[in-house]
Amino acid sequence: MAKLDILRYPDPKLHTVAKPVQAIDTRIRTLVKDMIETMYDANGIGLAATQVNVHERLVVIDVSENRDEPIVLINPTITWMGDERIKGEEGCLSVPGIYDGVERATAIKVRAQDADGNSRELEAEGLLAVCVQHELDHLMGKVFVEYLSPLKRNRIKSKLLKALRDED
Ligand code: GNR
Ligand code: NI
Repeated sequence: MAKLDILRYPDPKLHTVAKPVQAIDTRIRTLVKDMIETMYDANGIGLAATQVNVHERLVVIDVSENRDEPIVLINPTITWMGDERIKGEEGCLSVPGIYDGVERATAIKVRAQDADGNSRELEAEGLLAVCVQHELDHLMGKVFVEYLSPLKRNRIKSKLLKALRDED
């Protein structure tokens, strides 16, 4: 097992649009394992392949209390979105230390393959629904700070660039 490096905003690679996973082979199954390990190690509730610089439609999620119910979504698509919206505080492993409000649908349905290649539809609400939308945004090259005002986004950009400079 291997822990993967997570890209950090404003790395332009975070804006790459992911392509479909073509075959769920050994490479993809190893990637799934490594992404789950990386997500747990970073105490995140989700991780998109984009964040580990792999630009294929694959995300892992675990919103369970005991961190023992990983969900693998390969080639996910939202098939239904309810009309209700809720604004909640979001964070992102690629935007460390920054939290701000984002409006999301409260309930969605997602069709995706699992690590065995079986296609299924997942009904999500609450934190799971928020997390799925956040992860699918990553696959489209979108980071949550892009929902904030340009002023806030530029402040976040400067802060994170300075933090990077201060590291080395
Ligand atoms: O760990 C995470 N927490 C979180 C909290 C509120 C809304 C979304 C998230 S996802 C984030 C992990 C991450 O960056 N996934 O891409
Ligand atoms: Ni994120």
